[in-house]
Amino acid sequence: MKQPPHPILYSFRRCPFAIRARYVLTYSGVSWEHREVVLRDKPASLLQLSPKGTVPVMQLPDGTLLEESSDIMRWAVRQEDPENWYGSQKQATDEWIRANDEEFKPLLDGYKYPQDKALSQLEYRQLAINWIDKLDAHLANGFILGRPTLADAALFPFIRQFRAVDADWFDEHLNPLVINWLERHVTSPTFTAIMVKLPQWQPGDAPLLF
Ligand SMILES: N[C@@H](CCC(=O)N[C@@H](CS)C(=O)NCC(=O)O)C(=O)O
Repeated sequence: MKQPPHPILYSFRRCPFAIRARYVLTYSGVSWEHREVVLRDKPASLLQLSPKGTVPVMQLPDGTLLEESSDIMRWAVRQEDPENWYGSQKQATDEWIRANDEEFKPLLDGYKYPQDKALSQLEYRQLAINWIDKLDAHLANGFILGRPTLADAALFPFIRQFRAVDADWFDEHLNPLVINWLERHVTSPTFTAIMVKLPQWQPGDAPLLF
């Protein structure tokens, strides 16, 4: 039987932006054709579509290009949003995503790659912890906005990366609320499904459908 056309997703397994896109696509029940990218060897077709050269990038069957993970997540929940992750509290959700991307991500980068940065690694770690403290204050019900929303899906991949720098230190020093919130996401069947290891996509490969 002929398959319907699928959106094509250029993705990289460990990229937190790509993780959140795949996580929300899976939640929405959208299937896509997956193209696994190696960042130091990006395919020409990706660079032609999107010269800025970041992943994730998704091309819809009508040719529309989504070049930002936040656009991919929002497109996915417009297709289907079974638990109402984005139906209400849109403004608060958007604000958490903005704060993560603009405020927390630079601190995470400073902690992960402290070479040639303005502050020391420990100073970045402290600033990141101060930011995560604000998140803790919202996690009393287990979710950032009191119930599951797009904000949880959009943020946890970044906190996961922060933990990965020194997992023992994280588990010893962080608030159990954030530890449990992260644990719940990274042990979910959705996360397991989107983190399978895949070979680099090559032009001419048979479509790999998710
Ligand atoms: N604002 C973009 C950021 C995406 C991004 O920075 N992705 C990284 C990987 S995590 C990337 O592709 N970097 C390009 C490179 O390393 O060559 C989004 O939300 O999609």
